[in-house]
Amino acid sequence: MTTGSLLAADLVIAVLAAAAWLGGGAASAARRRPLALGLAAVALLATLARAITITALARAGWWFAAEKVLIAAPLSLAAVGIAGPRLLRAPGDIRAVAVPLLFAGYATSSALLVTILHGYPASAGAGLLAVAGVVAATVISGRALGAHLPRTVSRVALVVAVAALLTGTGLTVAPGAAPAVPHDHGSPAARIADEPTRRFTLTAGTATVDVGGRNVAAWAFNGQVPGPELTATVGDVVEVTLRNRDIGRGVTVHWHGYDVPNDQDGVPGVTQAAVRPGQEFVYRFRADQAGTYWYHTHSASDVGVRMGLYGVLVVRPGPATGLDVTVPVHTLAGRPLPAPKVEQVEAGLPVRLRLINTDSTTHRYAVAGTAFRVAAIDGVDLRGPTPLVDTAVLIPAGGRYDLVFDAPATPVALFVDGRAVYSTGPVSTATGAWPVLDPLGYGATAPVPWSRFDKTFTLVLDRGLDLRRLLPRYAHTVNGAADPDIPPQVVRRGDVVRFTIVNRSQIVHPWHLHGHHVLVLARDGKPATGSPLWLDSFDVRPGEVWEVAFRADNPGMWANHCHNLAHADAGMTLHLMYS
Ligand SMILES: [Cu+2]
Repeated sequence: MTTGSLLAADLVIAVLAAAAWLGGGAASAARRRPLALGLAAVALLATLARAITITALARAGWWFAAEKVLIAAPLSLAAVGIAGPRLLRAPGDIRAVAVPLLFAGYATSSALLVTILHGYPASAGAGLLAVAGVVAATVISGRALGAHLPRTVSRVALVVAVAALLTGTGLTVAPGAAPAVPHDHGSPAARIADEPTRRFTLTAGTATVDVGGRNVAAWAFNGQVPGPELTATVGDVVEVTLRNRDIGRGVTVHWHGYDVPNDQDGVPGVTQAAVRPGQEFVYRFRADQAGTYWYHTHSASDVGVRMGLYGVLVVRPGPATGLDVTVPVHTLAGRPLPAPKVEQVEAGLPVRLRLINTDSTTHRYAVAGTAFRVAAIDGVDLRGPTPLVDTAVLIPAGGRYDLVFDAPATPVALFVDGRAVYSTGPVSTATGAWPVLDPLGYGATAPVPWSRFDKTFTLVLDRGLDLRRLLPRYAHTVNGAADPDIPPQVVRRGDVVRFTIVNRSQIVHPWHLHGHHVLVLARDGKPATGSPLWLDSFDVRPGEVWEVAFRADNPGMWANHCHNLAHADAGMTLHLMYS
């Protein structure tokens, strides 16, 4: 079992235990003896089963097994210890065990709530808050059922509750340990003096676009979704004039995966001010990285990209050969946009499919009818890619895979999430059961270029109540904090930097560092064995631990965030800062 599935099993069992204890308590309060005893038996078994899942998680290297042992285990033990013996005594009046059963229900529910609501790191305050909640709920239930509870119980509950409120909610912690991020970098002067060799204009505006025969409200560059495909040849100086016609939330252009100088990176409030309606901004950079990239607004990025403010950026080393097509996959108003049309291809012609995931969630791609190789990931060529047959690839949000093959004389088809987006004739459509490529073991290996790391940072990705703001919110957090309270990671130019990224939550987080590609060192403690993987977007699945590294060679202030853009907007954004 993977850590992710163990986590899911543990969660299901915990929910079952809590529900069965509470249900047993309610049934005994209603004097429904057989139901109460049945539910209590289920609850006992489920609570004890968590000892197995928690042990398995600890053995699988789950970073946070300790906190389950510290908070969930004592509460579960208390539940079993108090409710169990009373049940075994089989009281004549089943109502006599209602309060102990409810207590067990509150104890297991509160351990569950700590896991779900209170992000990393678990604190004494969170534990106290959980205990206070359990005691208070038990006292209230006891009163309601007319049970006799000693007066000291109420007094203890009050003391614990006050202590918990002070420590657990962080009211005693001074907010805003994070240094401020600089704002408004001023004039849009061209950053490099060379005369541009490729000039483009992108005008952002509201538009109506046709999606599968339905008119949909969109935000578009030059009236189209995706925006125009920008192409260049290595060595070109690219100049892009961005104009905002009527997007009230503002617009910028971020060159996703293209490691441009910091002031061209297009992050509002960090590298430039958002471009307001009627304003413009000129981007200029040298196209010295070949490969498949894309561009998108970074202003109100979740809604902006979803509504259509994105396009493809392809930089080729020379003239295109064979059939070289980009396939940006995007969901607009809940429907997949159609892929660009491809003419019939003659057999033997080299084909390059540049697959780009512009959505906020992972997509599954499968090429049927031919062997293929993964030539590049995130714009960087792989070393020694071998032919693959009947194998699917998973592309994270923001990620790109270049698949290459020679067109066969027989039909081929490309499937995205089981749906054929291209097909030159009838092929097997049963791609759903194909194995998925693990890029960490694909291609020819090469030694890691560094033997030591100057800086090491740990990022624990999680979900939790963010109580630092006036209005509490359920945020996506990094190291227990949400944007803008996450301290930036400070490096010096030339440092070799290592990130350990741990996903403590129950959902996938596609991680994206601006301005740098990172080299994957290991996942879940196992070193990468395939081609060096230089990524700018990678899925950190629930329970996974990724080790990645890079050389700090592009000074500035860089966004470092989840590319599920709703998560980024809900707190999961921090910054890499050069000192
Ligand atoms: Cu995320």
